[in-house]
Amino acid sequence: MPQRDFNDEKDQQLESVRTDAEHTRLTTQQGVRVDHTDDSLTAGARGPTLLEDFHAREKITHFDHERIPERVVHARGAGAYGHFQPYDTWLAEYTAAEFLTDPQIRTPVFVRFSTVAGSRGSADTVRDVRGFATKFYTRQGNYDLVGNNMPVFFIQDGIKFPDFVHAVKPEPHNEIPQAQSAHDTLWDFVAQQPETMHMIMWLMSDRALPRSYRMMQGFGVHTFRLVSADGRGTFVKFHWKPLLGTHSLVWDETQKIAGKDPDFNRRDLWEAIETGDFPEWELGVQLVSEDDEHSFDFDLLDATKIIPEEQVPVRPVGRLVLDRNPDNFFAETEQVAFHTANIVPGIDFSNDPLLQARNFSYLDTQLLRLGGPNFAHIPVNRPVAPVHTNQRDGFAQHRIHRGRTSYFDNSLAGGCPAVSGQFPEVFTHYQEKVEGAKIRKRSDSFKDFYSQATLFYNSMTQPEKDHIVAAFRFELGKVEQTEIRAAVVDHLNHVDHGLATQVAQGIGVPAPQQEATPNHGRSSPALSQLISPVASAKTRKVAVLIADGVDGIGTRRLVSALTQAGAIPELLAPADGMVRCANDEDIKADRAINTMASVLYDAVVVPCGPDSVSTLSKDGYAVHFVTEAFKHGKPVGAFGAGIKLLRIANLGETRLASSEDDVVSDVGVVTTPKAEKSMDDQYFETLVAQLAKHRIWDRDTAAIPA
Ligand code: HDE
Repeated sequence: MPQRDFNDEKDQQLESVRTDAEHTRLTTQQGVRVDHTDDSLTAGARGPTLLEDFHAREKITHFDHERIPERVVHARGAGAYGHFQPYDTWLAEYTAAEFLTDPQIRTPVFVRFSTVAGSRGSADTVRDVRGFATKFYTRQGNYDLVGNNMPVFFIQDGIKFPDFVHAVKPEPHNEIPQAQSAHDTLWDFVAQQPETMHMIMWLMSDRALPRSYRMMQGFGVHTFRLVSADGRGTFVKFHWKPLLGTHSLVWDETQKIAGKDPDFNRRDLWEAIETGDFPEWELGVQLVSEDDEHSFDFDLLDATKIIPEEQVPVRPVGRLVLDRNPDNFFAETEQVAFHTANIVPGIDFSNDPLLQARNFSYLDTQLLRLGGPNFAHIPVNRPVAPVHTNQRDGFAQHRIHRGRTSYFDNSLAGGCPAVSGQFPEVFTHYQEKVEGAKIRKRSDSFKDFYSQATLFYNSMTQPEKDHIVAAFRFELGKVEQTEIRAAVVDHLNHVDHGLATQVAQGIGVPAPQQEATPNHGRSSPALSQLISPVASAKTRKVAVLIADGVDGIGTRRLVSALTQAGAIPELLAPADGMVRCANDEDIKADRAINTMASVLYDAVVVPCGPDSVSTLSKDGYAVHFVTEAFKHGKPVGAFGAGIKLLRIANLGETRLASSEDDVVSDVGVVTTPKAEKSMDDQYFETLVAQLAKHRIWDRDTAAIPA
């Protein structure tokens, strides 16, 4: 094995269990070398297979046992390793957790992103919440921040989780639909449980359709508690902000991607890491002192509420970078076991009833999924902090504990492992004073179900609102029972009368006559993805459509300008192989157009070359490619004769450059009549600026077919 540098302690720890097939010989599990693995041992060439064929039996038996239960929720996921490092020491005033407060410490992490409702083989781009779970291998033990890409949740108390999940999962009689919320049982549940309304607004928004896991926010959701070295508690909400900004796909596009590339988000994460475009997030915290616990018009323990950032700012803590793909999906991404109760000194729980239930559920679920109590021995789950317990035996015990003692307190082993030390060296539960009668009752402070749903809706820009209305119409339009549709509209009428009316009009139920609750008019601009977007062309994929006769010089200049801006251009031609340019040079096509689709790119550009454009104009894939990209709000470019393809593709009233123009940029369509060397750099700059915007929403695409 060549010597290599390890990224960190976790990487080094994993090295001891990595194995490679190179230069090895096939053996049984017992290490016995075999000479033949294609034919069973039989009595005569055409006779029955013999029981003594231990190799065949072992091979088939192992195969029979290769599946473990998939996660009951979040079954579909993708993971990566990386590290977290705080910027500063400022948080030390509030927490004793050194991985959050010592800028010298770079903590290894494993992050798993996931969808929630679909099974392991379902498509990535469905309308759903995304999981964002981070395991920090800290020197004080593993800390798991098991969050989502939306800051609130559907229900307030964990006892309702089985009901909610049964409602959103495929219906039990026919197991339809897969990974979809657009069906009767989910919306029946929503109609019965108005506490879902805030989260439902998020689910119907663009947040449920992330462009990439790399362009998604993350939230701890619950209010947790930080505990300082001198034992003071402070409430905290955790936020992850992606450095590339938060961006989404559009609904029609996501549905098509689910067929064209069901692994779209997983592939995107994998490829970005392989090519060195390491995704990054900033960890931020909202802090609330214990004295201020009751100073909000909602309950901090209610996971259906956010603390608006305008009220309590998000303060930056440190940076997360994902820079290494796992070696083996099953061993690492499938077997990673997160648990909300994996906390370290300096972090503690709040009494959020959803969190309290999670603290039970995650350990319980791992026992079934990973086959017993020793799942922490699985390499991806092992802490880098030393582990010494009196726990012994159990299925798949991996440690060889020496000595006679496995109990506490003992004298035979000198009382070891010993309990000693003081907080924060050891974990000590935060001494919160609680009292009350045993009671099964939702707190009255949890009973406002609508005002933050309204806050969310008010905070959206017009295109974001339009997408929400369209999403409700789609989802409820799939619901068979009209009563359920009408009941949801009734709830929406408490959120916003205009919203309820527009939705009702699309789904054939009567629009409410008057508003049920007046809209309070408050908003929180931080909730919108479009109000202050991060503009960046980095890692954006651009399809460049070419055929024989293409302007080679112009195409090379385009590729170089896009690459310099950090974008990823790909040359798509009618067939794989070399393309002969107008200047007789050859240029290699990256892919054949018919193996790809516009929905797999962020933008499309058609270079000059009369012959090239003439070929592309007769290729329905190429024409559709351009129309569809335009329909989905993506930047479109063309230069020289390339503009002809845009005309054929029908981009509505969009103004395209004519021979008198220099550079024309209209609703994100950037054209110039020039080609080859005569093109100004301004053309490329304008194109890159549009690409950095992600999508152009002020286009009228209603009549564009795609
Ligand atoms: Fe989970 N959740 N959850 N959840 N959850 C699981 O744990 C559960 C909740 C979240 O990539 C399960 O190992 C209950 C909120 C993520 O491996 C299970 C309740 C949030 C992941 C479970 C919740 C989450 C899970 C399934 C209500 C956002 C994937 C398999 C009380 C803050 C982690 C497993 C990964 C996974 C239970 C609610 C996020 C069954 C009972 C709220 C990201 O234990």
